[in-house]
Amino acid sequence: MTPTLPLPATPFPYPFAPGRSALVVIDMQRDFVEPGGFGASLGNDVTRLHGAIGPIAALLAAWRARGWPVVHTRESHRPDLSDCPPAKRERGEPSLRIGDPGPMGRLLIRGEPGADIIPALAPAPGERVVDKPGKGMFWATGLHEALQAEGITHLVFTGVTTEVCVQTSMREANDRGYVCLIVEDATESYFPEFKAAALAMLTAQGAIVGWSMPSAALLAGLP
Ligand code: TIU
Repeated sequence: MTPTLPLPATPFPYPFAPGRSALVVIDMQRDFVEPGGFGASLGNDVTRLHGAIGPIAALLAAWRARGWPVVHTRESHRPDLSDCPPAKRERGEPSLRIGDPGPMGRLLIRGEPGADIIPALAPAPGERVVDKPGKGMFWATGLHEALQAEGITHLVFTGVTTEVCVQTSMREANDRGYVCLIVEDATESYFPEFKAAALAMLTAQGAIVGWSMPSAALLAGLP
């Protein structure tokens, strides 16, 4: 097993594992980032997420240059909604619900334009794209078995939103034994105070869920 490389992080150095660390890009879909999608239907200002795009693009370039694994996720459902529990669809008072027609097609439905990843972060050929019906990336996806088969032990988290799908996925990953890092400026929330709280909760108590660091520190430390 290749040795780990300590990189400066919160709350103490992160043991980076070259070649065994997948870059995870959570739900950078038009439905969350662009006007008229699912995120906007919940009443959110989607421009609050745009700051993560540049740092994620830089990390993708670094991973691709080294031939390291990348995982993209999309929160999405089957067209017949058979994988969307009524408890999820009926939640709250949105202007449009999951599966309703909007300007980018039916909200959060696989194959519709809104469920696509934004062009700036489009997956490259051969990169894994995981369609997930839940907030977390392991529920009903088979991803854990696939990562195990590839010898992935460490996961580097980016994407949106910090306290919903990114945090849920990182917690699921931690419970499955992955050594987890979240990149502070490569994740965003519609609520800055929730982003700050999520980063603090994940890294508190001696990295109870994992570590955090800015993308500049990660990029500078990559072998
Ligand atoms: N609403 C919200 O903040 N997030 C989600 O519904 N999904 C993800 O975080 N991807």
